[in-house]
Amino acid sequence: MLSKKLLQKNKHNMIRLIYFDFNFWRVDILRLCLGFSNTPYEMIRIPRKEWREKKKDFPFGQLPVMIINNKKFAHTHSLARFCALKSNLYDDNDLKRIIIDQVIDWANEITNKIAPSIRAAMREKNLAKSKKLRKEFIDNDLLEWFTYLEKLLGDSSKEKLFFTDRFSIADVTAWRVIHWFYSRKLDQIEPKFLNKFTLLKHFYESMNNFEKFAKLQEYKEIVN
Ligand SMILES: N[C@@H](CCC(=O)N[C@@H](CS)C(=O)NCC(=O)O)C(=O)O
Repeated sequence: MLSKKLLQKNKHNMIRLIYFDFNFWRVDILRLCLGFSNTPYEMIRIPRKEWREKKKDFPFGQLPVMIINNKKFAHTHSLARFCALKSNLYDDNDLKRIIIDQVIDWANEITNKIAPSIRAAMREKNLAKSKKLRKEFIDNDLLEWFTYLEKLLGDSSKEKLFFTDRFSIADVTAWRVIHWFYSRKLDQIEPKFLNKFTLLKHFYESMNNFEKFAKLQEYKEIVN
């Protein structure tokens, strides 16, 4: 059962984010948003080894989950929209919102594409299979899906610094996922692949130099 501590009312009905005991974009985009707007939240980490027993306590048997007013909510895109709205990192304009939503959906899609190679290594402990699947991802999907994102940035933004020309959760998400692929954390993926994407490389570097963002504790934890 989900520990009583998680369901106890906390003093301020503060937002609680629940994820595993490692950094990943699905939860990082939520905490980066909340951190950016100084919205208080509590981060709860579930050790991977306890997951089998705890999975059933969560609405869709997956993480991240957010608890607010003692209710549990799930699915990255839904939580991202909630945290972005709280943090003024969404948009009032419908056509800007749909750009932001597409970036979050892009992050989900590219994650689904690479997931089999991660699963083969982590869950099945089958490194040969993981290597083969990773190569397939690199050959078939990596450049294609980064091309889609580059085109979205090119088409959506005048200045090419932020997807909607105003800092939003789209930028937080694109930065976090590019960082994942660029930071040598994924076997067989060399950071030089980003050189093919002039706009995205420039976007990624300017995000790293965007002081209001790069000074966040959450940012520092992710890049270190
Ligand atoms: N549809 C979910 C997918 C979340 C997801 O795939 N979470 C993974 C970790 S990144 C998970 O909980 N895996 C454990 C499991 O499915 O048992 C979302 O949008 O957040």
